[in-house]
Order: sequence, then structure tokens, then C-alpha cells
Amino acid sequence: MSQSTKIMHTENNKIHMDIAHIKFLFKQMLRIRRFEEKCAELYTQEKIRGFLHLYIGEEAVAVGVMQALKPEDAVFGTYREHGHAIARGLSMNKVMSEMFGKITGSSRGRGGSMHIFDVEKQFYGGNAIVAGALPLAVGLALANKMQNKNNVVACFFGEGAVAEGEFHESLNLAKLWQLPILFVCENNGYAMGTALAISESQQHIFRKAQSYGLAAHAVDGMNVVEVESAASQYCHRIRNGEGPCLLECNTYRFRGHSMFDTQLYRDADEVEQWKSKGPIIKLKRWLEANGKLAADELSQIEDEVADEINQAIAFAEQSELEDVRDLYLGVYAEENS
Ligand SMILES: Cc1ncc(C[n+]2csc(CCOP(=O)(O)OP(=O)(O)O)c2C)c(N)n1
Repeated sequence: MSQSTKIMHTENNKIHMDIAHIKFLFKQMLRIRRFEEKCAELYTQEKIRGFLHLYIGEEAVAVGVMQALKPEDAVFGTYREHGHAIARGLSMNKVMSEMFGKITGSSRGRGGSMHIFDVEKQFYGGNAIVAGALPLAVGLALANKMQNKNNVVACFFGEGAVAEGEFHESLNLAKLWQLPILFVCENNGYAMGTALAISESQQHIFRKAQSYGLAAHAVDGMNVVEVESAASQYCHRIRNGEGPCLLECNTYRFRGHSMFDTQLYRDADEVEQWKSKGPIIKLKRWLEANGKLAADELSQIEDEVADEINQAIAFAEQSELEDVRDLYLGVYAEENS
């Protein structure tokens, strides 16, 4: 969720942002990174089960885009959505409990890692289907338009989604009906083991969007400031009724596709190169080089993040599983309802 007070303006194509806000962005990314690292650990301990897709390396995308959104806007994530959920402002308690399958989770523990959902935060998943969120997001944007609401619907998806018909159908209808929607492509170069470079003739996703008439361009998805700035400009256009936009964020996942991935499809050198320009390390270096982040302040931020995560784990551990007698709850319509 965005910070209430911030200062950002662009001048001569340079982005100027308040230092307190930049530090806020840094902490948001760190919260996601440390949460994900802990999830990997808990997975090996079998506290978290099922599929687990980590967002490590891609934090700048969710954090940057969320700053451009208001509480009444809606968000659709992917199955790699822990980062989207945390950046949107869901409590770590709720997200961690969902991982543990506990009733205090955002989906009563029924969804797990890929199905985090929170109506209060206008967070509509978590979706296991590649490109599955796009038509849902278009439907919600259509509903908003028909009700004369200029709320933005933000829809995240990986570049692998462009191989699905839903991507093309969704962009086409969104433009045809001038819907208030921001498509956010997290282009990390690989759809599981399939590199974009060997599967698509047009590898610039934003150009596909332009061919449908959307305003679209690509940004460095490792630069949270750039992502926020671009998303804010697009949200401004969308709220003005200027139609849908697509932001392509070039990024990289530092770990395997999920917890089971031998990663034979990419070189270790390539991974290391991307890690060295990761969103957190890059911003940390910049803050330090400009004398804006002292060692004691950094360790205080790390401590606060660790405390929040430890509390979330304790909360999830202590929470109950759903009572088996409630198994049919929400499955069938209630009689007389
Ligand atoms: C419709 C559909 N087809 C295939 C799959 C299997 N699958 C799961 S993830 C994935 C790759 C998607 O890659 P991308 O959209 O680039 O997202 P990333 O994992 O890189 O974040 C595939 C093919 C699926 N979940 N849904």
C-alpha cells in the first residue's frame, strides 16, 4: 500500500523523490525479500506445503506499482504473488497463515501460496492459471466503467502469459471499451524453463500492447523509483479516462521457478550478473553512497523486518486449522440466502 505523504516530481526527464519515501520503498522491498527467504526455509521444514513460487529479485515491480494505487483501486496478482500481497498492505500474519493453511489466513487457509485473496484490500488473488487474471481484471474494469467509477484495476502477469489467448483478448477488449486498467508485465525472461528469446518473435511485450492501441512502454524493473514514476503517470492517464496502459517491467527471478527447479535452462553466470544489479542491493548502494543510510539505521530496519516476520510465523503456528465440519462453507449457496 502506498505511503500517505510523499514527494515526487519529474524535471528534465529526471525523477526527484523525497528521501524518506525512497527509504520507505527500500524497507518495503526488504520486507518482501526477507519474507520470501523465510518461506523457503519453512518449506524445507515442511511447515509450508504445496507449490511455492518466490518473488525474490522482482520486489521493485510490486512495490513501485503499488505506490501509484489508491485503497479503492483493485489488484490482481499471479501465483508468484506474496510480494504483491505484502506491498498492497495485507498483514504478514494473514499471508503467513495462508501459507501454513491456517484459518486465520487471507483465504481461511484453503488457498495457500497461490491463492492469497483479500476483499478488504481489493486484492483479487493469487491465480494459478497463467494469464488467468487478465480476463477477470478486464471484467472488473468494465464494471467500474459501467458504474462511472474511475478506479484503476492493476493486473500483474508474467511474460509467459503473452502466449495465451487471454492476453490478446483482454488487451483487445480493454482498448475497444477504453477500460480503466493498468496491465503490468513482469518480464523476467523465462516462463518456467522456456526463455522468451526462443519462444516469441516479438520480445518487447510493450510493442504487442501498442499494436492493440494501448499506451505502453518498458522500464527497468530493477529500479523501484523508475517503476513507481511510470506507474504513477499511467494511473493518472487512466483516471482521466484516457484508456488502458501497459507497463513492461524488465526484471529477473533470482531463484528457480518454484521450489523444484534444477535450472538447467540458464547459466549460473547470468544469474549472478542479474543478482549484482538487484533492486535492493542497487538502492542500498545508492543510499549509502549518498550518505542517506548509516549502518545503524540499516540494522534497525533489518531488525524491524525480522520482528514482523517472526511474529507472523508465531501467529501462523498458533492459529488453528479450519474445522472439518466447515468443509462445505462457501462451496454451495446457503438455503434461503
Ligand atoms: C494455462 C496454464 N498453462 C500452463 C501452466 C503451467 N505453468 C505454470 S507457471 C508457467 C510459466 C509462466 O511464466 P510467466 O508467466 O513468465 O511467469 P513467471 O513464473 O516467470 O513469473 C507455466 C507454463 C499454468 N499454470 N497455466
